[in-house]
Amino acid sequence: MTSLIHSPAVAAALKAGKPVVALESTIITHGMPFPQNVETARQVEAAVRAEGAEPATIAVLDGVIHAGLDDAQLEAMGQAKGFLKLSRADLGYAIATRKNGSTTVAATMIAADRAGIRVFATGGIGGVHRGAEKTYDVSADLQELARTPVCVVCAGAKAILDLPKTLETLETLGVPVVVNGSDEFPAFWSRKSGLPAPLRLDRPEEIAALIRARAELRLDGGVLVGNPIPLEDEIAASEINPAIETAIDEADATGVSGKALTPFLLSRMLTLTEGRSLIANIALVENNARLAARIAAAL
Ligand code: PSU
Ligand code: MN
Repeated sequence: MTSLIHSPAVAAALKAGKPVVALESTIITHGMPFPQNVETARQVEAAVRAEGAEPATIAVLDGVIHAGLDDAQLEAMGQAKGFLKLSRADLGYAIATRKNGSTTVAATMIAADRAGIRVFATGGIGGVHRGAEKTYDVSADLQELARTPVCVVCAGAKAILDLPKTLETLETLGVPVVVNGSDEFPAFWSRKSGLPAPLRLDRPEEIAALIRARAELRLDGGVLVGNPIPLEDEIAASEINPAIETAIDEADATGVSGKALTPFLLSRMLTLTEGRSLIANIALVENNARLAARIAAAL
C-alpha cells in the first residue's frame, strides 16, 4: 500500500515476529501541550521498548500513513500547528489531499490493522458525550472497536463522557470490555467509576487467549481493555469532578462542539487541575503501554 509506510524499526520487528505496539498521535497534537506532549510520547515509546516490544506511533505526514515515527518526526509533530485530527471519516481525505494529521483511536486502529499490528495502547478512548441525547455526539472510536480487529488498552474513559451510556453502547456494538485485574470499570484518573467491569481478566496471557478465541470464531472487531491507573498516581473523584463540571459548562456556554469538543475539554481540565491531570495522564499511558507490550508478546 503506497498510502502506508512502516518505519525501518517497525518493519524489522514485524518481519522478525517481535511484538509491536501501536500508539496514537491525537494525544500528542490535540491532547497535551508542548513540550509535555513530546516528552510523554518518548516516555511511552521507552516503556514499550523496556518490555521488549517495538513502538509504532501512527500519524499521517504529507498524505502518507506512517507506522512508526523517528524522534525528529515526533518532535516536529509535537510543535506543529495545523495538524488535522483524523478519524475514520477523514483518513482518505488526508491521504488524497496530502495533509498532515494525527490519528484518533479510531484512525489508529485502522492504520494498525492495515500495518499488521494487533495491539494498541492509548490513554482514554472517545465515547458517548454527556448530553448525547440532545447533541448525538458519540465518538467514532466506539464503532471502530466494533469493526476493526485491534486490541485497545486504555485507562477507561474520562468522566467528561457519559460512562454508563458509553458502556451500554459498547455492549450493543458487541465489543468485549475487559478490565485488567479489577471488578470495576476504571475512570481514567480514578481506578473506579462505580460501574461494574463487563468482563475481568488478570493476566496478559488471558487477554491474548481471548483475542485468539475471537479470531478463531471470526468475530469482527476489537477488544477494549480497561487498565486502572496505578494507585499512587490516582486523582480522587472529589478533586476531579468539580473541574469536569466547570469544563463542560464552559463548552456549553461557548458553543464548542463536534471535533473540537474533546480537545477543548482536555485542555480545560489541564488548566483547571493546575497540571495535576497531566501528571496522572502521563503515568497511566505508560502503564497502558507496558500492559499492551505484554499482551503483544503473549500473542
Ligand atoms: N480521550 C482522552 N484523551 C485523548 C482523546 C480522548 O482522554 O487524547 C483523543 C483520542 O485520540 C480519541 C479522541 O480517539 O480524542 C476522540 O475524539 P472524539 O471524541 O472527537 O471522537
Ligand atoms: Mn464527537
